Amino acid sequence: MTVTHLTLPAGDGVAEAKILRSAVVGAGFMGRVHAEAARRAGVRVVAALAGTPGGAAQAAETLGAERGYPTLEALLSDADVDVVHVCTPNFRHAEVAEAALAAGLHVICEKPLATSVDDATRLVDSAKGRVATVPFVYRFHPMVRELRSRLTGGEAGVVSTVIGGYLQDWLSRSTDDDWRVDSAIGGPSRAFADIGSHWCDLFEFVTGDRITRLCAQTAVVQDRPGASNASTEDTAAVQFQTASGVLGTLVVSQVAAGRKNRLHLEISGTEASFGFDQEDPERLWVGRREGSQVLLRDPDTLSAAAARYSLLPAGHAQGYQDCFDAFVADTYRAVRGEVRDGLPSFADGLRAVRITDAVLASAATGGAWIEVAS
Ligand code: SOE
Repeated sequence: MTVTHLTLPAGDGVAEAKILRSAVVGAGFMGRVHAEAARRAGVRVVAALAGTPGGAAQAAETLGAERGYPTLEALLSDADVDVVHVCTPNFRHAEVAEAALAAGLHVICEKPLATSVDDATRLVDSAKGRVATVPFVYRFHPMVRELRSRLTGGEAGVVSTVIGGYLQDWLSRSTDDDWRVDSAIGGPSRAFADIGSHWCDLFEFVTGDRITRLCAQTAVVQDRPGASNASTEDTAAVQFQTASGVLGTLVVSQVAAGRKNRLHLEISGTEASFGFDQEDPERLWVGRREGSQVLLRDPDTLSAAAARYSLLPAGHAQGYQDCFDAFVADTYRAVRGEVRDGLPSFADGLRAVRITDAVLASAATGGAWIEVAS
């Protein structure tokens, strides 16, 4: 049995590595996931900053951080930190990440990296020489690494099509509200920037291919009387082509009753096809003319790339927090100077913002084909 430990080495004759320190900005759901992942990577969560002024102590308590700070300036000038995790509402991502980079720190910034292509492009430039990552965490499911190994090994034959979707239901009712719904806070795209971006990143990551053209339609399904600004799209349907000629369709929805976090893709090739579902992440469907099979996550039988992210023995299910932990652990390994394959960078964050921009541009015309800037 092969079990990979992601905690940093300590004691037992091993030279003790310096304990790295993090600051988490934003104390909502994602802030808590980031703080927990940092702790599990052996990192001290020394500083917290709440989204609202005056919430310093509360933010520290919520995140389990050593200290809370009232402002970003105070945090960046006082706190002894190596990495800043940006988990604020979307409209602040660029400003907070830029300030942390200017203070000489490494940054993990939630997606969307920025709410405009210009801001995201500037951040990629500012991040040169730093470790700067974006949590496209589904790359860190072991069965996603298995899928990538098999595709890059040519097992699919000629890949011809991909179908998929990312469906959630947490905003399915008109009374459901969240800052993401408000365009002034969440940005010009909601469902696509929030979850469609994950799907596109995952597809390009496993295939190594690029979406080059697309046409899209979006819809606002629910009137949300509570929203103070224009509500952004609940759904998107996208048709696309890739550099290597693959044809694809993608449906994104945050109003799909019964689906909680169903990121699903099925990639079809002339020799083999593959299906992955984020809500069932321990399995990979492998389809063949002669007979199909479902591969189970088992570190003893998977490729080395997949076994690397298998933290638990077969049958002991790994899930969302595990893939998030693996992403954060790899980011901190990169801070220590190790090269990590498949670590999503600010360049990948910019890529997602460009695809989102193309989706909105196409939808604004009613669905014209648009080239995606590379
Ligand atoms: C909410 O839609 C959300 O938490 C996203 O913001 C995350 O990126 C996704 O991983 C899960 O769903």
